[in-house]
Parts: sequence; structure tokens; C-alpha cells
Amino acid sequence: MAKQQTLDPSSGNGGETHQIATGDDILTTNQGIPISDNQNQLKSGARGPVLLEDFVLREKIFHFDHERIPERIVHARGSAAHGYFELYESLSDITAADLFQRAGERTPVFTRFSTVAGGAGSVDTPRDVRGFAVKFYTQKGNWDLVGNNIPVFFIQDAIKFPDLIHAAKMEANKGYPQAATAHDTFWDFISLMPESTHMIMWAMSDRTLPRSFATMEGFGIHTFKLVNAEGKATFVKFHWKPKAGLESTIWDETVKIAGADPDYQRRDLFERIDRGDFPEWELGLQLFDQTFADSLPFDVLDSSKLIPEELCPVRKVGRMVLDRYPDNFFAETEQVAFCPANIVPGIDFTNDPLLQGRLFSYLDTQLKRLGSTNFHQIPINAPKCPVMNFQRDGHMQMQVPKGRANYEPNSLSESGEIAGPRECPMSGFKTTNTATGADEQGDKLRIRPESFADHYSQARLFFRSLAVPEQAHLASAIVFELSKVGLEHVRTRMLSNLVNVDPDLAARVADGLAMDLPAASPTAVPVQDLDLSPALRIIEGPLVPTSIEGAAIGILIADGSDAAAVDALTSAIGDAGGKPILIAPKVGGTKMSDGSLLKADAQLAGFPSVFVGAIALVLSEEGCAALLKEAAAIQFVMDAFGHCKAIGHSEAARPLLDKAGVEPDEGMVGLGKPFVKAAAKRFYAREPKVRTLA
Ligand code: HDE
Repeated sequence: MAKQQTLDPSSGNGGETHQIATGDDILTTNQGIPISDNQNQLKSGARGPVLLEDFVLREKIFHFDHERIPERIVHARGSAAHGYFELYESLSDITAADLFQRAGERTPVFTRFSTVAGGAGSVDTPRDVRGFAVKFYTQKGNWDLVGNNIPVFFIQDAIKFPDLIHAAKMEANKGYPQAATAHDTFWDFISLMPESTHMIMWAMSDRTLPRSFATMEGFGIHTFKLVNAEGKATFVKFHWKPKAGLESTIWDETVKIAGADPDYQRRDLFERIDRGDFPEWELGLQLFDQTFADSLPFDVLDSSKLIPEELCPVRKVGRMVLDRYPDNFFAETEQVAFCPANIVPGIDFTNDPLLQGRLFSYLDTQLKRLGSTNFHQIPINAPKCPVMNFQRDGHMQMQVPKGRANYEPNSLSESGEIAGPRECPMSGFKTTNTATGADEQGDKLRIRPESFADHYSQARLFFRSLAVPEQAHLASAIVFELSKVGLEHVRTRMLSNLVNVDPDLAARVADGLAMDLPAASPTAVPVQDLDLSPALRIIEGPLVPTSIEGAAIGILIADGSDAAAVDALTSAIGDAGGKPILIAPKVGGTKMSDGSLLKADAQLAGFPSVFVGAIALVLSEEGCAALLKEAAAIQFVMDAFGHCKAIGHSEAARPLLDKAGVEPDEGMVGLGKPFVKAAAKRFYAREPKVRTLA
């Protein structure tokens, strides 16, 4: 029999059931009836017709026919992992939330990363925003922090969300492009919605090309409140800071990754966990009060704005470690249901109109997607603390409540006393004080506040804060996307909006499109020059990786490669915390200089250099000569050079470098220590030599 570890459903764990098959198990139907033959249907005679009474066949095909559920309308493509959140210090002075009370305490989490526009089967690496959703299973209920890897959003009011998503997804009549914003409808909408300009700067920057989920930031975006036991509220913005640093790929690299491995980031998450390089982030809080909020030149309820870290520092209060991948993709990653409305006492919403709309949407969509109001009982969604109420019945009810009492209050016990569970004013939500701005009075209006009217100043702030190579990537990305837009009036309108962001940016994009630069579009309020925020940079920013820790580094070998050099390099990379990957024309064995046979991790033709952070060519004259006739080898080197990666090489590898058009620079090094050091960086100064950037 299968070992069924069935936990008591009444304990509030949702009746979690894990099945682990053993070699002695007998195959059964879903009714537990043993199956004698799983290869043949029940027929009347060996060559006769199939019998309708074959319930084994009917049950199996019936179940299979219904295996798919509707995919998420957005964020359909996702990958997830289990882990924990560990608190550094008690935050009881600012919040009563149970998970923030005791230093050192760990709270289990399940975190799902996603792209937004593509379907569930789309590639991992389009230019797209990444979802960053964390479910904290706290002792006082589930808290979902459903964020993105960008701290602002395209729209200020939830009523525009269906329009935004319709415009971004594949075009209604064509059914393409999949997982791509480089098309007419998206840019038509964006160009007509100036409030999206700030986010579009982020979307066109390297932020939407993360190297790995482990090398991107996460943001709760909206302003929330933390509320302490006395009911005092403090505004908060949530941040996730990656321990592995911030790293993105180059667009050309991203496109090639998509072709070579559509599951690149899902695989990377799995492999990092598998080898013990657990992805880790620190939870950061920007804490502020109403006086600070009033001092800002924008509204903290406006989700198209961020608060620069230079103005309000990010306080690190704990860390999240993802150390276990799901046992089953469907049961966990697909069925997990995040909802921004899932908050715990000690955390509260604000009147951000984008957040308020989200509070309705998630529960609603999950009923459709998961098919029953009881989806909270699915193990991945079930709280790990007691769940007690008088909600009953519904499709797929998994629990068996005992007794007559299904209402509150009741006094059905023998003694006649009022029986529980009952509400608890002490531990439930508290009304917050007005220090954070109560605004629930006034006329009923469909109106945008004046304080939301500045759509360009922060877009300018973002663009001007970036490092020079990042600015060039951003400008080139807009040129690329608008080049795919067939409607000239859309391109012109977008250029007019860009003039407001930065005239130089607009001129560069116009030049890249070979179009005339139009006049600036009208703005509701004058655009301001805000103080720049270098913390927003990836390149040359505060989170730039300084070592190869956690990074995959490729070592190309071929027949005759120096065995000792390969051995030394592999150890040096491993010692620095990197993951050495041996790549050879044949995986089964390469004949090394000392006559030994060395197995490779990957075959050259199926493992382009876009998969690694840097490459080392440990080649003999003989091996190099053979590779000169291999397009995959030449492309391997050409791409590493074009993607500004460090290239370490043996002397004998020079003919291959020459054939790949590599020119010497500081990213070209020998083998050994200099290579391990260089491999942590990218050499962007090389980029103008290999491609025209806007
Ligand atoms: Fe979502 N979003 N969203 N969103 N969102 C969904 O819920 C929605 C927004 C985010 O890994 C849906 O279960 C509205 C902002 C993530 O399962 C849906 C608005 C942010 C995920 C939905 C927004 C997000 C979703 C689709 C405008 C960052 C994936 C499937 C007000 C703070 C969660 C689902 C996962 C998923 C609605 C805007 C993040 C339809 C109406 C802003 C990470 O309910």
C-alpha cells in the first residue's frame, strides 16, 4: 500500500496528505480497488469491442480529461519554492503582527515567482515584470505579500487593470505575440496613459531581464500600515533585497536563453536549491509617518511612485531563505492562491486605490481557477495554525465538522454555556489611530486626486539615476519595442511623452527609429528635477555582485585539454562559491592531456555560453584546432564576448578567440585566480564595440 501520511483534518492543517509509493505497492482505482491489468482495456474477445462496464478505463480517462484547470489570467507562468522567514529583532514597538515579535523565530513561507503576460507554457525570460509573491504561514494566520520585482506600477487605479492587461497580452484578433510587449496594442495603451511612464522606464530597463530569481529585488509596491498593540500605525513599504546581489542579462543574451532553455529560471531555482545555494533575501522596511508623507512631492497612496531610499532608508528586519522545492508542481505551485487581502493583525491596508481594487480581484479569480470556495483547504493554501469557524459545506469540502453547532453564538452544550469558537477583541484587528491619515469622508466621487497628477518627474528620476550602460540599454529597449509597432502615430505619441521624461532619451530613441523628434506632450503639472537615487542602479549600484558566489561558470574543454589546469580551475571556482560547469563536444568523456577520460556536465551544442556568468577555455592546440570547425564553439566565445563576460583562456585557445572576433581588453584574462576574480563582473565598456546602442 502507498504510505499515506494523513494528518488530522480537524487540527487546522487542511488534511494534508502526502503519498509516497514503494516498490511493493499495488495499483488501485480511486476507490481503492486493486487493478489487475493497466495495459489493456476490457474487451469482448481478444479482437472484440471495448465494454462500457470497464470502470478502470473510464475512471482513468475521466480523471485525465479533467487534469487542467484555468491558468491565471496574469502571472500564469510561475515557479515556486518553500523556505522560511527569520526575524532579526523584535518589532513589537511598531507592529503586533505575530511573526514580527520574537527575534530569531522562523516562519514557514512559500514563494512564487512569475512573469505577467505570457501563458503557463511560455518562456521564462521575456522582457516582463516578475511577480514576487510570498505566503507567510504565521502562527496567527496566513499573510500574503504579493509583490513584483519593480517598486511601482503602470496604473494608479484598479479600474484600469483589465485594459492594461488586454493591451499587453497577445492581440485579440491575432493570438500573438505571446509573452511580449513589443506590439501595437501595448504601446497604444501606454502612450495614451501618461501615468504608466514611470513603470515603462523600469520595464524597458535591465530590471525585466533578471539573471535569476535569486538576483532580483522584490517590492510590496503599495504603502501599507504596521499597527502596534496600542493601535498606533506606521506607514511601511516592503522590500526584498537579494543576498546574491542584483544581476540582469543583456537583451541579446536573454533572447538566446529563451531559445536554448525556455525553463531557464525555473531550472535555475531548482538547481540552486538542489546544490545548497539557497536563494536568500533580506526583508527591508521603509517606515515613515504622516509628517514625512506630507513632506514628499507626491502622494504615498499613488502606486506609480516610489520613495527613494536616500530619503527613507530601508531597515533590514529579517531574511527569507528558500531551501526546498515543491514535491509536486500542480499541487503546490499551480494551486497556491495568493491574495493581498490576506493580512494578519498588526498589518493593515491604506486607501491606495490600486491596492483596494486588488483586495477584490484575487479571491474572485481564485474561485474560478480552483473551482470551489474551499480552496483554502488545499494543503499549500491551508494555514498552519488552527482554523475554527462555522463556515460549512460547499464543493470539495474536505473537513468533517462534528456536532450540531454550526452557528455562533450557540449554547448547545449540556451545561448551557455559550460554546466557542468565539471572536477575540484582544488578538483580532484593532482600529488604527488617525495619525496615518483617515480619509473616509467626503462626497462619492469617481475622481483622481490632484496629488496623483505628476506622471513624469519620477520617470525622469529613474532614468537619470541609472548608470550609463543601463541608460543605453533602456533607450535601446524602447527603440526595439517601438520598431515592432506598426502604427506611426503611436510611436510619435510615445516620443512626445518621452520628451517630458528626458529630452536626451527622447532624441536617442527618435534617432534609433530614424524619426523626427516631436514636441513634448502636455503635462498636467510641471515636471520636476528630483534628487537622483543611485540606489536604483543595477550596474554600479549598491547590490552589484562582488564575487562569483552562487554563479554558474563555464569551462570549455576538448581532447588534449590540460587535466591539471582543469582540476585547479574547477577547485578555484568551487572555493569561491561558484558552480563550475564542464562543457565539451561530447558529454561521455574527453581525452585529457594525461590520458584520463573526463566526463562533462554539458554538451557544447546544447549549452551556449548564455547559461553562464563567465567562460574559461582550457584548450590544447589539438582541441582548439578541432573547435575551429565547430559553429557552436565559435558562437560560444562570440556570445560571451558580446555579452561583456570575462573570458579566461589557455594560450593554445587564441585561434578560437581570433575566429570569434574577440579583441583583448581587461575582461580577457589567463586561467586561475585572475579569472575567478574577473568572472564576478561584466565588462560593459566593451559593449559599444559589439552593438549599436541608442
Ligand atoms: Fe495582481 N493579480 N493584480 N498585481 N498579481 C493576480 O490573482 C490584479 C498587481 C501579482 O504567484 C491574479 O491568483 C489587479 C500589482 C502577483 O499566484 C489577479 C491588479 C502587483 C500575482 C490579479 C493587480 C500584482 C498576481 C491572477 C490591479 C504587485 C501572481 C491570478 C489593481 C504589487 C500571484 C491570481 C501568484 C496575480 C489582479 C495589480 C502582483 C487577476 C486587479 C500592483 C505577484 O487576481
